[in-house]
Amino acid sequence: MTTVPEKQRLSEGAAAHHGLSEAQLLDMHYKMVLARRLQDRCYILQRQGRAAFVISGQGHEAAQVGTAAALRAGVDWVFPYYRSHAACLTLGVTPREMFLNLFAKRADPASGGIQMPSHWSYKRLKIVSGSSPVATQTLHAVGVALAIKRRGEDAIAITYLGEGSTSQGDFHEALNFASIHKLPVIFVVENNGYAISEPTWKEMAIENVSDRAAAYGMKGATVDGNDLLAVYQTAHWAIDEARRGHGPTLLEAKTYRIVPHSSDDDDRRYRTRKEVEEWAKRDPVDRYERYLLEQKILTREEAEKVRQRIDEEIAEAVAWAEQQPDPEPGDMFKHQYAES
Ligand SMILES: Cc1ncc(C[n+]2csc(CCOP(=O)(O)OP(=O)(O)O)c2C)c(N)n1
Ligand SMILES: [Mg+2]
Repeated sequence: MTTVPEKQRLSEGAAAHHGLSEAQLLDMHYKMVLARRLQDRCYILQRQGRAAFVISGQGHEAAQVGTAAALRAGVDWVFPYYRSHAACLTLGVTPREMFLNLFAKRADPASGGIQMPSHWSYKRLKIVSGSSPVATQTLHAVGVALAIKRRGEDAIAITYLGEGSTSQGDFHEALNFASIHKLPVIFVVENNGYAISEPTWKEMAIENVSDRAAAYGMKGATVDGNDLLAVYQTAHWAIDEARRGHGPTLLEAKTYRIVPHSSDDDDRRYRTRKEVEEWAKRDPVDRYERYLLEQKILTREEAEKVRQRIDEEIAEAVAWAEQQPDPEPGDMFKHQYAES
């Protein structure tokens, strides 16, 4: 397994900011807290009967904010998956857009309210809609990375998926092709230990997903997916490699989802409460906030103000989005057939 070279490695601590200014560090905090509170609100809305279905990534925020913050929004191509709320918000998707998506409203840029929620698509941010079969987005990312390379464009492609999805053939084809052609693409695997109810040990016979990179002759790295700055550093390195024509990287972020698979899932059937509580202690949002407090980059009062501001922003976005028109019945035929 290739890991981040020693000289590029950093840990939480003194000079750990990897060239990030205080303003950038605080912006990442804002995005972490926004993502968590927005996703929690989605669950509340679903439980109140105001949203049909939620699938979200509470617990995955560091894995997503850390990778997305290392991208150039609107320049690099992004192929997310259904838990990618935090990555999308980091790239510039607004809370209003997120709730248009959740409520399946006609103005939802992702699909006009026709797709299921969490199928993100935002043209201005080069965030490309995925299909529901898991891992298909890895091939889409590789196709775009090939186009980037052939056209000589200054961009990279990044795709996100879960570790269970790495059992799909698509994933292996994507890695193989990307490595043969040294394509500028990053595969981010958010390894949360489960594919719905299946624990990792039933999904694969190896310890780390990134170990598979060697079989394709490409770089692989495993990082603590709950450590925002470690994720950022590793992503920064991998993206830099891709930009310089050094080919793809398989980046595994080990993390945990602290919510059920979706609002239709009862996770008590397959994991203990003790396990969930243990992981909740390693919560990436709390952990990063604690770090900023220790480093005196943030005060408790400021953190509280951030939460208040975010809650107001979310409340406004929910109220606004809920009032927007639903799709018309005929909209379901849009984008299915050529229109004359
Ligand atoms: C090809 C395919 N098989 C099965 C499913 C049903 N399914 C949706 S999500 C999921 C679990 C995927 O787990 P993982 O890749 O680890 O991602 P996580 O949900 O844990 O983030 C499955 C089996 C699907 N959408 N597509
Ligand atoms: Mg998983």
